[in-house]
Amino acid sequence: MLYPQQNDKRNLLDISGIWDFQIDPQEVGEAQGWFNGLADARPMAVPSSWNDLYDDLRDYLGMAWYVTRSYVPTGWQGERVMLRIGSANYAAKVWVNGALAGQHEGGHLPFEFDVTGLMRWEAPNTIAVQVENHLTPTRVPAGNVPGGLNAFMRMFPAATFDFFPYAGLQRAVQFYSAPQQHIDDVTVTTDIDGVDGVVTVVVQASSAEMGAIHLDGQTASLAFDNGLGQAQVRVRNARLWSPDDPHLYTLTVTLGDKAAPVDRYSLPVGIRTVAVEGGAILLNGQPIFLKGFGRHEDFAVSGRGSNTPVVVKDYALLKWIGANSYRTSHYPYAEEQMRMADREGILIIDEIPNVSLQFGGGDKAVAERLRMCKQQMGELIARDKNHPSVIMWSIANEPMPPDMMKRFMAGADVDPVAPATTAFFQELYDLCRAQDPTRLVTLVGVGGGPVEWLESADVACINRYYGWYSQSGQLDEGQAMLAQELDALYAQLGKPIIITEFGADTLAGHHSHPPAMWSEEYQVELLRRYLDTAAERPFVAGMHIWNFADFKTAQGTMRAASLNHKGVFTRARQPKMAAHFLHERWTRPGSDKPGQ
Ligand code: BDP
Repeated sequence: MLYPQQNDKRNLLDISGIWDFQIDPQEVGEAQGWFNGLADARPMAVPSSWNDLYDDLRDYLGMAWYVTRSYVPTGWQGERVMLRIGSANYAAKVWVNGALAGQHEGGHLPFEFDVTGLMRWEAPNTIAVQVENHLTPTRVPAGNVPGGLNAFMRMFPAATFDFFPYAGLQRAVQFYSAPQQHIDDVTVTTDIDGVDGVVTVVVQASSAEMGAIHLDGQTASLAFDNGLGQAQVRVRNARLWSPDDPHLYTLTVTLGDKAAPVDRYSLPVGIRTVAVEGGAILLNGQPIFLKGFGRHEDFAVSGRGSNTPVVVKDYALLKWIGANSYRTSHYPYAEEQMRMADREGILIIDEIPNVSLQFGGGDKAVAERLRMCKQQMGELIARDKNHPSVIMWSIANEPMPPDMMKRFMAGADVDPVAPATTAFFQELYDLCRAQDPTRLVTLVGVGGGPVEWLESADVACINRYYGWYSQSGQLDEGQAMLAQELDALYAQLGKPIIITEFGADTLAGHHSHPPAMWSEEYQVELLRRYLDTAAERPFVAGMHIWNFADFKTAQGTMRAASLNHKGVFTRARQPKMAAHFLHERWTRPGSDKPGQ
């Protein structure tokens, strides 16, 4: 799925802005033809989550309608016209001029429809999108899951995950045009041969016999067979992409005759390799230590809606603090974030919204969850496969085995996990490797979770809260437990380990000496001990603090002021003491090498 672009062959029309909006709690809109216009509309920002814009919408997750009207330039006539929606959380149906254009499920990935035949040329087009975000046990992520942790946490709304279930059209809505004979898809893979870079490009085209790729002053011809063409360019003395030098070459693909191409598409290419060896992650053959965070797309008022100033600010803060990586916890982030990562040299663990997966509800329910996981994984790889920043796919965050409560109580002394659950994840590991053999694959395991699920991973990612949810207030005990578990895990798995979450809820401005929970001092002390414990173990290939910034959650007794306060920045992006501590530690020379 190509990111839309404007060039001499393609056009782009962003129809984001202020749309008409109406909720449809009775779900009568479709039968009543709301796709032609809304009788009782109020203004709504696109992109944005709807929840924080009107009082009555904060907890509303039911059906709602968005309608706008837009001309499309007559100059596009004869071209192929696509309507592309960056994100509609969770399920959407789209109409153009009263005709159904298509539908999509899954809240954080783009989808597009060929609407050429639906266009009006000399009058405005009516675009209507129906969106709903019902929390149900078989969706990914799920909500309203009976029993287990949910009974204990009692969040409202009943999300089965620790972030607010923001709803709506959360990313841009765009029309774009492409020539009838056009480039459908481009897949770039890179390799290193001595001091040279080797860039291989596979192009899928609607119908074409020839084309070419252009990179670094070189041109290679594409010969198509059944719509697929492949070409390769060798870049002498290549400038490799890395966090230290995120150099991007520009690749341009042209279709048709070189002198007079019919279509053109350009994208940035970073030449780099990723691999694991023993306990190390290798970037361009060299061990690299991942310093960074789990994050959220979350900000006051706009909710999970794309907010470009916040994206730029967050990257500036990541660079300032000395981070070189983050995980897109717990869903795919906006494409603008991925492009920033390429440009700024930030390594990404790219995650689908498979968060807190549970196996209850019977075989049919589990099969439905697997179907949605596979769909979202496939769409994510299709969207992000060309980003040099993306080094690893994450197939799940903290999935819960059926006997999770028992495991929490029993510690290490537990029965082997049900093979059917391991097979569930194996399907996702296999899917990633089949669609993208060039990147690593991981699963992020919960404390007390089955090690069996990590066996197929290239890197073992674990979230640990010793000193917070367990050994609360007791950092010596927590640190000892962590050290012991890391050594045992590496002895068992023999692969790199990343602690993808560790942290402490911290109220900015609350201080205590000696350090006590919720104080800024306690957060610094906990982070320091985790980082020190990791530094003594070269097989720990990365440390991602939970979280980059405080973020909104559902309401519940576990979350003061409906926020998770584990940020090292506040929700308004102001530093807590921990941010200064990390800045000092992570900007030290060599802090991107394991064992530092
Ligand atoms: C982990 C989850 C994360 C939560 C975090 C926490 O992966 O989404 O926000 O714990 O409790 O279990 O702060």
